[in-house]
Amino acid sequence: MMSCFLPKPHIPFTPRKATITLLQFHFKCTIQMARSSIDEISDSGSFTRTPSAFRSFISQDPNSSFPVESGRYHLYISYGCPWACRCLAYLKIKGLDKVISSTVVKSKWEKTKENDEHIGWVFPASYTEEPGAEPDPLNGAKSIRELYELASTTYSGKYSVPVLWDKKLKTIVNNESSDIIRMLNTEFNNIAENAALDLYPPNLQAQIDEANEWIYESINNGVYKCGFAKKQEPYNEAVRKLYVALDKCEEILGKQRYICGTTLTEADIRLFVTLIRFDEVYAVHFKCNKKLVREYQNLFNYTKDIFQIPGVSSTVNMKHIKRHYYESHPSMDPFGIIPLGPNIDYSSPHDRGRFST
Ligand SMILES: N[C@@H](CCC(=O)N[C@@H](CS)C(=O)NCC(=O)O)C(=O)O
Repeated sequence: MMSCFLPKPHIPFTPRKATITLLQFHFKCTIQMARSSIDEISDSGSFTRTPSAFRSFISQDPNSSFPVESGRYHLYISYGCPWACRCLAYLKIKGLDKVISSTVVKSKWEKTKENDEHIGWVFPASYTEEPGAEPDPLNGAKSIRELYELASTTYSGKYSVPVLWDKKLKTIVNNESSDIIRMLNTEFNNIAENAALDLYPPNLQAQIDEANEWIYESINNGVYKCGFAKKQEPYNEAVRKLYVALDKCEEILGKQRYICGTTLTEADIRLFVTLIRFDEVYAVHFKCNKKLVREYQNLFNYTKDIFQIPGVSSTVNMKHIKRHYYESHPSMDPFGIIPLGPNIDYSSPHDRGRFST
């Protein structure tokens, strides 16, 4: 169903008019893109995620289109979304939340316009409408869709979070979490409170890239492939791959504290956002129920370990997470009933201290 693929990441984009050729290429490609992840199903019935379209980079180079500046950039996120929460976790653990502001959308997808049927991320009308969610303080937008429309008049892809927004140029810098976390890791180090923390250190980069690849394919995106499959075969295959990968993580984490060795890296944050949602949501909503994370000794303790890193627990809002998944996909869950369990306490003691760090 996707008619073309976008260029590989890391091609630095500059805003609107400046790089019109690349952007035109992008928007031509996005014309036939799906509008929502539940529509991203191929003819074989398997889920195929659409690539993100805004791929510019913030840089320490003062002459770049998006130079590092305190207070200039804003992160729009949903607590429900694992990709957005990767970025939020970076804001917290790198100590960037005073220099990059953020806004949380409502947990449940709603209609974004009167005159069409699209449902997606919306902002509450007030700070009290849904605890944790906030009105858009920058543009007064009613939906994330409106931000995409402000950034580009021709965009027709998914209106996804995270959105890294430039307040100065009033445009989207980047909407791909894997790019955003790389920027947050390195580019803001002259103003980050925890600049010394390097989650993508040169000596581990090859190992992190390798881990990211199979973890993304089989776990992060794998759970969506299980949940959004529209035929039995693609579901079976996604589940098979998911559990091969979870078993592999379990084995690795039986020997060392983190996925790439003795130190916390990007690979752990990327894995964590899926694990923390697994038993509460994916096991039920996405039918990933062959084995629960809490039945894996190492994976479960590891999930608690990451959750207990200062700052991380504030990025996990289980009410939003559950409301989002169970209420936003009416074709999968028409009544929007939220399961009451299992209410796992991730702040309880774990055994990961047994490994050297
Ligand atoms: N590859 C993107 C994926 C982002 C994404 O798919 N976000 C979902 C929420 S979990 C979204 O906003 N979907 C909107 C929609 O499907 O309409 C990233 O990692 O940033």
